[in-house]
Amino acid sequence: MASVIVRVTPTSARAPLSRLITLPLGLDLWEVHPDHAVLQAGEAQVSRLEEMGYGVEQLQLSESYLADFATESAATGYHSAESLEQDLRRLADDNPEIAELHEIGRSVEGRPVLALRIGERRGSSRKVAFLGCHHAREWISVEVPFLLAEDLLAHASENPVREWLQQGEVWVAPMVNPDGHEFTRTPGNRLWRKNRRRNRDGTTGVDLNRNYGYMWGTLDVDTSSHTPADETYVGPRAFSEPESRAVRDLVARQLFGGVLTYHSYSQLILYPWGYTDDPILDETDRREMRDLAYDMEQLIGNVHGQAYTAQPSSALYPTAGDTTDWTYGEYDAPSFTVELRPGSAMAGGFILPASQIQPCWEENRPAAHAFISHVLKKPER
Ligand code: 0X9
Ligand code: ZN
Repeated sequence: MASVIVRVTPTSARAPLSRLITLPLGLDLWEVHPDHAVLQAGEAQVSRLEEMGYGVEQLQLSESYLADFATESAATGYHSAESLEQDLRRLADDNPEIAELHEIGRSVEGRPVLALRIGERRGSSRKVAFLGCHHAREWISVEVPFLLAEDLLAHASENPVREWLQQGEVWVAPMVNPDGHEFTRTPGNRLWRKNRRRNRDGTTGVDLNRNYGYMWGTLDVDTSSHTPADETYVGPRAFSEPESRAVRDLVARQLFGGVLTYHSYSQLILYPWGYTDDPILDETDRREMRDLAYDMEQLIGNVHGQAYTAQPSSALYPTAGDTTDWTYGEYDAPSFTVELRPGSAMAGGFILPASQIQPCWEENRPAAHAFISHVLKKPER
């Protein structure tokens, strides 16, 4: 049997959902809900889950899911690494006074990791960063930060954008994982997640969203794994990957007052911690992030009525070494992971129809603006 997309439900106290992710099954978890999970699994994994006492309901064969969603026309409207570079360069060339393209590093395969700086550069230290595409298959996470950059530049002479760009800087790095993204554009590889590192055991890929240096490697579970073949492989050490080092070095230079990283899917707004269920100790920080997350939830919902849920990252599942734990833990910067559209696997999962790029951006625009406004208003660091 080929791989399948399944809905997994606990059927006994012996096999609660929380145990599912602590088992070394090498699962590719797509969604985690209070009472069930959706994941992609092979034959052996399905049998193991059933033996352990889980209810496993097949939603779709991976093959037919791909036939439904990964159509040729589905790629139209999404960027490749190359077309993104061209478009970012165009934005910089067309707006020389307020935009500048930076190569912040090179990927394993030598592709540039790019970031666009937007702002008048009056020596302000108020800065905010938007990142995208740590995970190769999450194509919409490239488009939302790209459209944010394009839109800020289109409205640069109107308030509130004008004021933001006078007061501070917005940095946008829409494709942290260009190698992985390019790989997902080749036949049969649309669901690749990690970067393209050749691991020492012959497998490929490190999960860039497990490779950051705060509490790195402190968990070894299915959602944050030390097994190189796994989808969530943390890498041999913190910042072992050039792509996460590119972000590390950018953050170390610019000292952002806030960082928002786009992923997909599930429609969530996540804030630290990811590595522990304990809430953030500092009450002011905890309130700041929680309140901002709820504000963003409202702002997003108001646009097209889509429900995004604000919650601590660990309430989704535990991870050590994700981006936002590091930017908050190391730099005290309010940090968010926004999981974009869609809400479910059967609405496309990681393969969001291109017709939804625009509405997804539209609903995320006011939340991104609220974040910029919040961060740039804070006292200089
Ligand atoms: O697993 C991830 O890296 C993120 N989800 S995704 O489906 N885009 O892969 C979530 C990271 C947030 N952190 C935790 N959930 N702890
Ligand atoms: Zn992701």
